[in-house]
Amino acid sequence: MATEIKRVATTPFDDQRPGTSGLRKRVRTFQQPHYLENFVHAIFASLDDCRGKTLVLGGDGRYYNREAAQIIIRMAAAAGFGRILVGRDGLLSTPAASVVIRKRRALGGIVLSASHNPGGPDGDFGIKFNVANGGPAPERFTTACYEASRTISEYRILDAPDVDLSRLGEHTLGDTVVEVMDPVADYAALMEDLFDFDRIRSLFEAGAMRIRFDAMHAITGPYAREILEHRLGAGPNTVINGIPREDFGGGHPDPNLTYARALVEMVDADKSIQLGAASDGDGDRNMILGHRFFVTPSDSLAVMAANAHHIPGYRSGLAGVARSMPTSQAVDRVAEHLGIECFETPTGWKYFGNLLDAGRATLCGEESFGTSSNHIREKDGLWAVLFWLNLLAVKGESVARIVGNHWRAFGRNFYSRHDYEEVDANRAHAMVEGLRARLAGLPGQTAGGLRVATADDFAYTDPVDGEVAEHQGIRILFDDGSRIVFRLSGTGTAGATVRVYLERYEPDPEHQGLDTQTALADLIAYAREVADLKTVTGMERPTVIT
Ligand code: G16
Repeated sequence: MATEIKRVATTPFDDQRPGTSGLRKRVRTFQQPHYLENFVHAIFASLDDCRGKTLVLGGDGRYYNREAAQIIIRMAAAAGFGRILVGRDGLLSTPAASVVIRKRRALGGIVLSASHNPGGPDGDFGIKFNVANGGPAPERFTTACYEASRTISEYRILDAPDVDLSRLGEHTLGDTVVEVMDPVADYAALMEDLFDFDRIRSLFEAGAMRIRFDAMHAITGPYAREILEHRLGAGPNTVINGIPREDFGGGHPDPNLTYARALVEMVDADKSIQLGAASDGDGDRNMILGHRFFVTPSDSLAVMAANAHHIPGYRSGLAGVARSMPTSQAVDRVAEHLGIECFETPTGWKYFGNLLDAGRATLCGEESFGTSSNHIREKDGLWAVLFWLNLLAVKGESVARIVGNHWRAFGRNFYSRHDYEEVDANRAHAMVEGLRARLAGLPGQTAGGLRVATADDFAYTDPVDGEVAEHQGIRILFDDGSRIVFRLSGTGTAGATVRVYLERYEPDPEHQGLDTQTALADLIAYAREVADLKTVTGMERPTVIT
């Protein structure tokens, strides 16, 4: 096909600094002339050399995914990529993109998603770049992108018609091959390698296990149908909300107790359902439920670490574990028991990449509903569900019993996150700065019977490459190991989201059955007071509690 590279003059936008996970903005922001193109140019300009290399491309199917995919294909061809691997219909979950980048030895991949943020014309869109190890681009790369976005004066794009992404096969675009691939196949094959599909399937076939998976009208629908319903025989009604929609059916594809309420009610109402699970917009988050029982992501990570030896893919043991700083310390106790390293990193999956690459961590997790392992370099929603399914199949116990036994053995870390959304950004930043300035005066203060031991502003030095990340959250640490952490979200698109993370350790099984908010009441009251949350946020209570 005759094609020509167009050079298009443009001017910089001043708001293209990537956040915790790529660039996330309102759809309408991305629809401005040149907005997407400028950022894609910035990504390509930050790569060493893309001539003849392979690029992976796909997204969570949200509104603007299709148009964006076509623009990126034309720009990638103009940049000289030799091959573009794109999921059918422009779809790929975040974990599947990580699988494909690694398996096909791509230079990297572009994932179109704003994760759990709502979609549709009035919703959010996002774009992130993953590097050759399959993981999110490290800070130095995103900084380079931002710098490139500030000096751009033109971008290059192929003058060519849209590529038909609806059918598998290869197309030629100038000197570039565009390969439309099955978005599910490589991912599903990897899952079969890691988990005991035969054992799980036999339980489903015998009618001894029932589960419900809520795909929230987002990307995991086709993956869950193929893996849970077809390969594992979990039954035709296992996956609910399984058809991906551009606006996620009007919902908020965030798998937590607030936004996956319908699933929670379904599982709570039916004792014969052993496992309820949900995943988010791009398939990297997970929520795990038992009958009338919610597993916090922090506990999920700890239980996985303690039981990994039951799972085929991890039978040889764990090299180490890693958690983001605000994630509860439950997994630390497991690591100590196992005699393995435990790393505390800043929020953001990118910080796990070096530890995984260096073979120092096998399992990683975050309080923000993310868990995964060294099988890829992203968090992985369905992987977590399969891990729990495999565990249920091996143990023959309920989710609640597995977690309860874990608490008896290791103690319980009561844990909750309180979010205050759409807060005035200046006030939110002033709050964090105010706390930072008062850190030295906090030790000795009390919250109920607890006493502040130390307070700091979390900084992390990567043990592999020595890179330092500062100002990653205000930590208030109490003398019994309890903690309060304050930080501002790096993924919101409107105002600021203040996150308050609360944790208290309870070793005594007699007291482990308390309601979480009750167990944390003293810390909650102290947090509101010390940060003057009512004045700062103008809110009586958080908008979301997880
Ligand atoms: C992203 C990152 C996670 C992070 C989460 C919340 O997840 O990949 O590492 O924990 O955001 O970040 P924040 O607290 O800054 O909003 P996702 O699922 O949104 O891509």
